[in-house]
Amino acid sequence: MTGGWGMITRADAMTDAIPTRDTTLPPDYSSALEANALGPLWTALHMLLPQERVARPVPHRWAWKDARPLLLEAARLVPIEQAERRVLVLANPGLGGSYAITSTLFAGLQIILPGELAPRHHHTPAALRMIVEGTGAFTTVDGVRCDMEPGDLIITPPMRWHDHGHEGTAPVVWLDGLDLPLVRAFDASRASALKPAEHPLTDADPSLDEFTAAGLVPKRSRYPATGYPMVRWPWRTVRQALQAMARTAAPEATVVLRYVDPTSGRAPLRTMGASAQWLRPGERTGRERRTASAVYHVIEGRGESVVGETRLAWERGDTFVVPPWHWTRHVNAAGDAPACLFSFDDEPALQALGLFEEEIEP
Ligand code: GTQ
Ligand code: FE2
Repeated sequence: MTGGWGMITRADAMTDAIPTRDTTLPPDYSSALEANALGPLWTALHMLLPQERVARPVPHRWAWKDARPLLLEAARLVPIEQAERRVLVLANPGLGGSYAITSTLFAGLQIILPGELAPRHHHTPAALRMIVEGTGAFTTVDGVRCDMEPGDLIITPPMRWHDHGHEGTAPVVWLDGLDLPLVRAFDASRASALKPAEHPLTDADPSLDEFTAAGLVPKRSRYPATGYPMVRWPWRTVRQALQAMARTAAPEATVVLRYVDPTSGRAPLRTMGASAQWLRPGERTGRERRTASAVYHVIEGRGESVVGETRLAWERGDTFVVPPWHWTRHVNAAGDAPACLFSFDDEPALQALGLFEEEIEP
């Protein structure tokens, strides 16, 4: 292990209950403290400020082959009118039933059937969507229609109206990523009342006509100015860029692209970043760890990732989670095909708070 501090596991050090009573004190004194909403720090200090980082979320993989039939069954059992958003939440086994995949991030798999409409709403948490399966669905972000094709990334910034529709013939599934647990930690989560879905104002999104080539941005956009000029990154474009980079990259170099606002180069959302990684046939990456937590989704190929002490095998459609400060490496198990991993993370939030660190093994 490099660096001064490692990661202790939940079993080593994690306790949800902080001791609030010092049993060496007179019981009357302890009672008087409690009656006045006061408590001793000294019994809890080392739990609040541990010498090694403690992460409650654990590495985990959600297999597409298991989730897919359960999503299709949800579509049979739960009408969209009742669910509003028909989502199965990826609940981290280490977080005890909270609606969270890491302490800051939410992930869910959403299914929509042909002809269905998920009504319009907006909220303070930011959202992004990675399309997993199916065609013909779209989401509308502040009146801009974004078609959903497998592998596409679409963002819904805070307080932007959005709804989902489906004009195709087979179910469409996507992975939702939200900063919901982070926003809830600030007691800042709030949503509008629902409104019926409306016909989009535009029939395209800026990635189709205004942001089609790297290094070029429109002098004047025809889309509403929202502060988030790009809301959709088509997989076709991202895949081409990764493939071109992989062709010329040195064998030991990792091939990763960050999704950015093309007008600023900054992360697409204030709280969440996103990346796409290309793993060449047989590639085994070096180990890296970050204070950010990340959720990975397999767009293409099969392989495995070693996250801390846990080995996670994956194939197309699977989703897995990397908790903070866990040494991670990825391996493309196929000798003849590339593998592509999408990921989103809370790195921009940590950057803003001065908490971001990373280590990359040589
Ligand atoms: O599609 O608008 O998974 O608002 C969670 C909250 C999806 C959505 C989620 C949401 C949405
Ligand atoms: Fe939403």
